[in-house]
Amino acid sequence: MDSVFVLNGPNLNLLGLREPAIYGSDTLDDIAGMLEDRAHALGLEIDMRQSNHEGHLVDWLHEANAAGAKAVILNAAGFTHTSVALHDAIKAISVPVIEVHLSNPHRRESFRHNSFVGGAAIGTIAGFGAFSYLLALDAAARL
Ligand code: CA2
Repeated sequence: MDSVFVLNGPNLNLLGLREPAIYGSDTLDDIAGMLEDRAHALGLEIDMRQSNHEGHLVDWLHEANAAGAKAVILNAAGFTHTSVALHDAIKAISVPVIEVHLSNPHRRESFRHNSFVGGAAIGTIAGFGAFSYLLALDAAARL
């Protein structure tokens, strides 16, 4: 069965517990549950992970490539706006990476307007809360 890695960056372990006005009230486990259900319907399996450490995300991108994953859905959170290493890792692998955000960074502070991930990803889905992840999974299924 084709697999899709769903990688989540720093502070997203706090999802649903803090700042619900910006990020919604779903926890990362809630989102994983929704993705599992949708993946089942699409005939995919998902591997959902979260880390507060940039190097873990780089290693997992390499792992997704080595495993022959169909796609990676990546919410790099704050590293989106800072990480040349993530940009380089996405460029270095052949698995397509879909950038995802809960909020729409372009409606927020100017320091969120640049994305090092978006410059390497196949596409970006942002601003739809937890639904952004489901839209990304549907896009992954159609790649
Ligand atoms: O909207 C998104 O998904 C973001 O990737 C979230 C990042 C932010 O730096 C990006 O600009 C946009 C922040 C994730 C922090 O997650 C929290 C969750 C709950 C409480 C506090 C932070």
